[in-house]
Amino acid sequence: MKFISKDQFKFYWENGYLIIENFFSHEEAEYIHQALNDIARKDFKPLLNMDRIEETLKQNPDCDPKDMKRTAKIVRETQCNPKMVSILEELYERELQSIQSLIVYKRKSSPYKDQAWNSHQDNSYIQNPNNLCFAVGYPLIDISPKNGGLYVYPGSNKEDVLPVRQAEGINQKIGKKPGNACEIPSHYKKLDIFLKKGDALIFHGNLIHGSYPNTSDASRPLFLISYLPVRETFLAGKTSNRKAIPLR
Ligand SMILES: O=C(O)CCC(=O)C(=O)O
Ligand SMILES: [Fe+2]
Repeated sequence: MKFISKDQFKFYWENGYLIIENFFSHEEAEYIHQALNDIARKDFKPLLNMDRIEETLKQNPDCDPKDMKRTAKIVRETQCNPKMVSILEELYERELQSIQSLIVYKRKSSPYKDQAWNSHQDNSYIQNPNNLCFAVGYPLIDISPKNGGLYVYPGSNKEDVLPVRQAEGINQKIGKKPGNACEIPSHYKKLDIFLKKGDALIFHGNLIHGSYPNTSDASRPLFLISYLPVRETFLAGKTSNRKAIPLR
């Protein structure tokens, strides 16, 4: 193995997640952070597929076209980051494509700050029958349970897509919890995730996870990119408009 160790490979497939510390420098993470702030809506609603100008425009018609274009380029470059793609292809032993990008700001003094996601599996939306979708999360500041961080149920990645109580994702109404809440088999134990700005969290599409409300004074920007091996099927989604993006 060239880009990850055998232990990291084993840890990922056993637990359903892997944290790569200091993947980006603080400066690199801040550059992405600024770019995503430049295209934010006034109310800081999460944005999907910011790598596609037409998608940003649909969600934020007030956005400056120059910012939209510049940020789309930075998001797409991050999606295709060669160092991350090498790590991911080593983990999955397949050629990959990206299918979605997402920024959840949980911005201070915005109506979305308190949005805590239900325990869910991302694959309940994506519906890849071979359970091969996954995501990479980049915290754009330090993220912990106090400022709306994530929790996971290690090992739950070995489950198929579980029965759910359906709920909207990013289009959930303010005051209601987003995410297709799934039943959690009782033998899994909840684990809080602590991430530093610049880290990368890789997590399996069937890993049960959710998040806390942001009760801090700061914002909680988490940038999420979804991936799937090429030739695998997925749902584009009612509103998500997922689309296969080649990485090379
Ligand atoms: O940003 C969060 O708090 C969770 C987001 C999430 O899990 C998702 O978009 O699937
Ligand atoms: Fe999720």
